[in-house]
Amino acid sequence: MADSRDNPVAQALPPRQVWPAEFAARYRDKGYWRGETFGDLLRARAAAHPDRVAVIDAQNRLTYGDLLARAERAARGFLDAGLVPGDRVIVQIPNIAGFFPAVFGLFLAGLVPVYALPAHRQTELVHFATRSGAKALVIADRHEGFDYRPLAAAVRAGVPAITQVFVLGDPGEHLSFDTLDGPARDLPRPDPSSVAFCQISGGSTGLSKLIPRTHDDYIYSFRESARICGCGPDTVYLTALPVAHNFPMSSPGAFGVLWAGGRVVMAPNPAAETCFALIAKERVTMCGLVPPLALLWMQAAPGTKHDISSLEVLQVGGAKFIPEAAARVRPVLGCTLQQVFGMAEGLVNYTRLDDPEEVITGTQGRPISPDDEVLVLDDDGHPVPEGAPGNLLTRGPYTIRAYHNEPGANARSFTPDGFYRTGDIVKRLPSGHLVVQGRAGDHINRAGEKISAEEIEDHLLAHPNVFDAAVVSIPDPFLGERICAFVIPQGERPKIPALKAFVRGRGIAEFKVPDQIVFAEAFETTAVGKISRKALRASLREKFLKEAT
Ligand code: OOB
Repeated sequence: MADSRDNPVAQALPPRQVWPAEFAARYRDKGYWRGETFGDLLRARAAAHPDRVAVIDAQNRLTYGDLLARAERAARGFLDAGLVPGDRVIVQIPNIAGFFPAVFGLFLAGLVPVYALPAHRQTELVHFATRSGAKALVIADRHEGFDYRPLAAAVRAGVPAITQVFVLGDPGEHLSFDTLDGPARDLPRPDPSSVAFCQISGGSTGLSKLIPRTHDDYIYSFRESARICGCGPDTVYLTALPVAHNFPMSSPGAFGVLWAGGRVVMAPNPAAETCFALIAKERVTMCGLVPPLALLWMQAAPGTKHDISSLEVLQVGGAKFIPEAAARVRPVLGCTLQQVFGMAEGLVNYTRLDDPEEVITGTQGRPISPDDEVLVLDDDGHPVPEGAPGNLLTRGPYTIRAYHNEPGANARSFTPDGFYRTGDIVKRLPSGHLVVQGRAGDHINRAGEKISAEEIEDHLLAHPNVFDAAVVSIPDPFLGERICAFVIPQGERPKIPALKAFVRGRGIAEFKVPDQIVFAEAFETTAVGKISRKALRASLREKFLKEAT
C-alpha cells in the first residue's frame, strides 16, 4: 500500500474516524454518544452559570461567560482570517488560561486543533503540520523562559501550507490572537460525529502519529470520567501536567471538570512548591500527576508551609506507579489515590474512589465503559487464563479505529475487527481491574513521556561519526525508565556531551535526548546476518543490566 507521505491528496483530506455502523448505532442507543459538540457544551455551561469561574491562571480568572465570549470572538476572527471549517491548526499553548478560549474558538469555528506539547520543537512541529496538512499555528508568546515565536516562524518557513501564526500575548512578527474578532453571525456547527481534534501518539515506532478524536467519543470519555471521579461544581482541578496531554485534558482533566461546571486552575509548572501554593490559594481538590512528580510531591509535602488539606484526590498515571509508592500517598498527602492507566488512542482505566485500599495501590484500575472490550492475548492471539499476563487489545466507544493517514501503522496497530493493539502487557483480575506488567513494544516510557527508540536512533545516525545506534530503556529509580543509546562510532569518536548537543540540535523535545550514551565496538549479529533491531535492543539492554549489577 502506498504511504500517504507520498500522497499529497491524502494529506489534504481532513482526518476521519469511522466506527462500523452497528457499533455507532449501539453507542448512540446506549446514550454514550449524545450528538453534543464542544461548542454546544460551552454554550450550555455559559448559559447555565455565566458568572461562575471556569479557568484561573496567575493573571486571569475567566468565568464561563467570559470563556464563551472570547471563544466566539476568536472563532469569528479565525474564519475571517481565511481559515475554513475542517482546516487543521497546530496548537502549542502551555498551561495558561488562554488555552481554553483558543481551543474553544477553534471548535466553534469548526477548525480542528492538533495538540503539540510545549516541549516539542521544530522537527516535531513540522512533522505534525505536514502530516495533518495544517494551515495555521496558535501559540503563546513565551512561557517559563522560552520564546515560542521564533520557533513558530521556523515552522512556518518549513511548511508552506501554514499561512498564519496567531499568538496569545505579544504577537511580535505574527498575528495577535487576543484581538481576533469579526462581525457577529451564526457560526457553522460541526457534525458531532466528525473529528474534533487530533492528539499526538507517544510514538511506539518511528515518528508520532495523529490520533483523530470525535466530539461524540471524546465528550463521552470525559463526561463519564467526571462521573467516575466524583466531579461536580465544587471540584477545583489543578492542571499540573501539560494540558494538551490526554490525561490532564480528559481523564477527567480540565474538560471533564468544565463539563461538570467546576473550576480549572492552570499551574505554570508541576513543581511541588508551585503547585502547593496554588492548592492552598485556590483550595484545589483534585490533580493528576505522573509517578516521578508524585514522588517529588511526597518528598516535599512534610516540609511545606502551604496548607494542602483541600486536596481530596491525587490521580497518578502515564507510567507504572509502584505499589510501595502508591501506598504512601494517603499517609503523606492526606488524600485518596486514584491510579489512571490510559492512552491517547482511547481506553482509560481508573481505580474507583471507593475501591479497597489494596486495589487502589496494587492495580491500574478498570475501564470507563461497560462497552470497553478488553482482550488479554498470548503472542499467538489466544486468550490467556484469567490473571495471567498477556497483550492488551481493546475496542470501544472512545477508542480510535485508525490513526490519520498511516496505512502501514494502522495495519500493525489494529486487528481486522477493529481492536487496538495497545502494546501493553497486563494481567486482568476477576474484578476487571488491570495490572500493568510492562509492554511489548520498543518505546521508552520516561516519566510518562513515550519515546520511540527508532526515532532517536535515526537522529543519532544523522551524526557523521555514528556508524550505528540502538536505543533502549533502562530502569531508573526516579524516571521509571531512562533513555540509553548504544553507539558504534566511525572515524573520530564523538564526545558524549557533543553527541547529546547534536541530538538536541535536531530540533526535538528535550525529553528525547538520551540520558546515557554507551559506546560499543560492534553489535551482535547472528550466523545468518544482522539480528532484528528488536532482538538487538533486547540483548544490549540485558547485557548492560547484567554488567551494572
Ligand atoms: C497516557 O497516554 P499516552 O498516550 O501518553 O501513553 C499511553 C501508554 C500506555 O499504553 C501505557 O504503556 C502507558 O502509557 N501508561 C501506563 C499507565 N498509564 C499509561 N503504564 C503503566 N501504568 C499506568 N498507570 O499516558 C494517559 C492517557 C490518559 C490517561 C492517563 C495516561
